[in-house]
Amino acid sequence: MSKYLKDVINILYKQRPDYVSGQYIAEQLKISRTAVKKIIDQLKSEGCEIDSINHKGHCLNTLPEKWYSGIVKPMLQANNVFDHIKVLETTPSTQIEAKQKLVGNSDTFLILSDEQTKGKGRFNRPWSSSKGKGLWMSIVLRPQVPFNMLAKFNLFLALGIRDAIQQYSDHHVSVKWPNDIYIDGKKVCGFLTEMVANSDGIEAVICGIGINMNHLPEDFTGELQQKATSVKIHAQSEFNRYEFLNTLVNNIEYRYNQFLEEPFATIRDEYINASNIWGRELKFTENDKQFYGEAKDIDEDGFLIVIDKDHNQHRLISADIDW
Ligand code: BT5
Repeated sequence: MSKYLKDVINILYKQRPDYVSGQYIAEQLKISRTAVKKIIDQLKSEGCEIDSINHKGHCLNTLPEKWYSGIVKPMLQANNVFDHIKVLETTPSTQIEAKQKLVGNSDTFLILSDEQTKGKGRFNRPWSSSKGKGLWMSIVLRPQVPFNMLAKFNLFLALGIRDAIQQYSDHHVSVKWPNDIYIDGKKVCGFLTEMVANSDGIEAVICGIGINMNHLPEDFTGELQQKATSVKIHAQSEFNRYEFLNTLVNNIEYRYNQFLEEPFATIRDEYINASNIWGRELKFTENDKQFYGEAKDIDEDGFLIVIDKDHNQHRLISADIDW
């Protein structure tokens, strides 16, 4: 792949909806017009809709169905949360990439990839991350807070992701405490939050977010056919992956700032209303122990209050829930 590909698409993106001449691009990048033409042809072969007209130039018609750093970076540059953004075509896992990249610096960043070959959920469970279909990303943040604030972070983040997905769906998007987002009883997103901490507090929070974005029902295989859904399946109209990413990052930024400034009590009602676990018989798995019960409340600290079959009360900070 030409190293100028991201620069060419960056120029086309910034000039949209105007046409840009091959000559202009060549001069900007100090490369030949033939090289520009080759890159434009490559972008077209990768599915970018670029209009090319003699004596007028090139125009990026629609945002492509693939992540290009030349578009992602300028689009997200106004954000105040991430120092860097890294865009990959494929990786075993953005979470592993993020953990390697956070060492020896204090940067905040976002990594996203078109595909993950070894995407992981919690407890090393596999996370299906097929090419081009989803938003597979990890974010690294550096909140100056004690490590017991991690669970609270998760609750704020859940609302940020939920709100972003809700903007593209006319079906109710709900939070399945503590780590999933659902539409119509099916999982559209799973996320996990990990951290690096020392005795002074948190060094880094690494949050992996997997959102099924462009899947059609037939794209899910095995158990996921029954369990999973995508934003597209429930979208009111055509939506674009770049606009969706932008919406998501804005919502994460909003909730992250809220997390830093406000107690959980501020969003408690909102969280309770967004949750889909009430009034059901639930199976809880906590550290290999299982019990059945009903979720009653989320307290001021974000703990889930559960009454089990024997009328014992549990106060949970994390667990697997099934129904
Ligand atoms: C999660 O785990 O739901 C957290 C998933 C986090 C994935 C992101 S993608 C970017 C970053 N890089 C990574 O490698 N991971 C993060 P958990 O609660 O353990 O749920 C895992 C279960 O969800 C699996 O056992 C399947 O049953 C189901 N599952 C797997 N892939 C799915 C998908 N694409 N959509 C819906 N459900 C899925």
